[in-house]
Amino acid sequence: MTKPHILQVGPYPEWDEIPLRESFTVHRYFEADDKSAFLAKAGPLVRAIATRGELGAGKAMIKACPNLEIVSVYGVGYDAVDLETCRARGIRVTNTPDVLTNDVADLGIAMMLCQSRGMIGAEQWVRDGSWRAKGLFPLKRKVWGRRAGILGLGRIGFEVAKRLKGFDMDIAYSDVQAKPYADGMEFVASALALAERSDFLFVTLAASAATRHIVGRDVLSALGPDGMLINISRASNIDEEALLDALENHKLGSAALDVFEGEPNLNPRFLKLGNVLLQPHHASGTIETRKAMGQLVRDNLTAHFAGGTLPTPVL
Ligand code: 8YV
Repeated sequence: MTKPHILQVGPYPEWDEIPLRESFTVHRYFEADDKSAFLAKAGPLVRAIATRGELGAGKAMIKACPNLEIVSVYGVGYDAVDLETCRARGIRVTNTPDVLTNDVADLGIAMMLCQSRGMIGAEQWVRDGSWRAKGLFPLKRKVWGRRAGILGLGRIGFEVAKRLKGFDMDIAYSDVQAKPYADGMEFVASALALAERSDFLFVTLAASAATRHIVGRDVLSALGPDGMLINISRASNIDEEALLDALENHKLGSAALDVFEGEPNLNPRFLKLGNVLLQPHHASGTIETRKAMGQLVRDNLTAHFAGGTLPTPVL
């Protein structure tokens, strides 16, 4: 039996690459020097695209694959997939929800703690001899008992809230509507009102055109010079220029970010700032979770080509 041809947009760990090659004829887009020439040649053969959350599959890529049947995303976010074109052409889209929820929530909490307690600077204080030479590390801010806001109480936001309860925090959330499962949390109607009553603002929204820059200048000012923004969703949910201005001018206290516009080529202004914790988009990056994500990518592709029910369809 001939193997279906798939276009692989970005690399996966070896434990995913091997089974993928066993079941499919894989065209490795990310290795091509001339991407257009590569697509022109491989595109007509391709029946599936295997991609990653942040890489997606844009209009031009999908257009170059006239026989495309399915896009399987390694990630919960599918904002980088051109859904409109997929819908119009009857192309199925799948993602990897649930398996990564807890890891993403864990990293969000770790980022809050790390930044609030100044752990990166504190580590440096020990390593560079400052502890011995200068004495006590400068005092930082407490986390427990303070006010947390969660923007987007979906699966990940809910797990963040669960963890924050362990820190006895006063928790509020905002979403398109109040959620029936939001026990012990106040519903706030807008991102602005949420920022006004928060010390820590977690952004856990699925990104879409409707949520673009939902955290803008006004929200950042409301969070204020004592507030912290934690983003474990997508960069597009935040007006990055406004964020950089607010951090540079100390209108916002600090930020902890796992995602950036144009990543991995982030705006160099971030690198000059002392009040931001920078993470390389790795909230789902544990061996256990990435194995489960890779399996789900393959399970969706296998089910599709066997004519079965897709485990985790988006479209
Ligand atoms: C990435 C993500 O897919 O789940 C998402 O939406 O962005 C991530 O899990 C991951 O970094 C692999 O590229």
